[in-house]
Amino acid sequence: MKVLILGGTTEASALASALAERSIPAEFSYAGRVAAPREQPIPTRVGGIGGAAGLARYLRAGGFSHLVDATHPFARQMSLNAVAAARDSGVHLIALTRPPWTPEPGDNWAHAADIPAAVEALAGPAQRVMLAIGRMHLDAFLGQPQHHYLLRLVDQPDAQPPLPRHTVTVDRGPFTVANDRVLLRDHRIERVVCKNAGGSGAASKIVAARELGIPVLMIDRPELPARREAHRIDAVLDWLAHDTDLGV
Ligand code: 3Y8
Ligand code: NAP
Repeated sequence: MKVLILGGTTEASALASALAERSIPAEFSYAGRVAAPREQPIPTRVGGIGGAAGLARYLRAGGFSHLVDATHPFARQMSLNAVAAARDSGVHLIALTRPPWTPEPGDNWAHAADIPAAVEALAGPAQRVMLAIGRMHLDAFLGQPQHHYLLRLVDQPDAQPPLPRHTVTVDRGPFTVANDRVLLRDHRIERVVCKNAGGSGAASKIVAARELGIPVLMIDRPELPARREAHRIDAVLDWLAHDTDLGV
């Protein structure tokens, strides 16, 4: 058995540790999006892998028997490539994903189907908005330049973010509620815009917003391909151990 983990999430890192503790041969793959991704306890590759065909080649050349797509629910292209590459290479695939967040008592959420819809929903008088969607889609929000945006980024941006009124805070998760409560209060945030990432690593701003009565604009997940899915590390370990083809 040899496992390739497509990583970039808290759960991917937890799985890498679990496989290392069990001395299961495995390798970790990052896209190379940030300057210094978290160290992993297993051999790690960084950077694009050449689309679905490149991934299929990599799986065959590396003698991998199993592929775990533990990428973020918004990493849609990678998940599409993983389904195609697993099919083409005959490697067994499972996705380790997290259920979407659902609103709880006290939450004040509005939903947006995607980033453009979120930009639309921000029409209106200037507010102080926390944009917690990372770096890759900031210019879409030029459509609503009236707001003052608090941008939380993993790395110090090399170029000035395109939004006329903004403050950058450089921080990488997993975040804490205490930290996010202070952040929202110190910056007098009136609305939080975020992706429905699910999981624990990004949830703290939602809890802090609930406690402070701040409305949240929640961007729903993109459609992902049909594939075998697990929500827990031990479900992945069971699957690897029994390699039952649950079929999809
Ligand atoms: C490069 C690798 C771990 C993984 C930690 C999780 C939790 C902290 C919360 C906010 C939201 C956001 C963003 C976020 C979180 C975890 C997880 C998660 C959100 C790292 C990492 C990589 C990335 C890529 C980065 C994106 C960006 C998204 C920031 C590592 C730290 C907003 C998503 O600068 C950029 O280009 C950043 C790009 C894709 C989304 C975007 O569109 O900008 N993640 N994040 C991965 C790679 O190279 O393959 O260093 O750990 C991982 C983590 N980020 O092991 O502890 O599991 O989700 N990441 C979102 O969820 O909304 C921050 O600020 O509250
Ligand atoms: P994406 O749009 O689905 O993928 C774009 C391209 O990035 C892929 O086609 C692939 O390039 C490369 N790629 C993505 N993930 C990779 C991986 N784990 N290993 C090797 N190559 C990878 O992905 P994304 O949304 O940019 O996310 C990039 C990474 O950040 C992923 O690891 C994801 O888990 C992590 N992340 C993303 C978010 C988010 O909000 N999207 C949040 C937290 C973490 P090639 O086609 O050249 O192979």
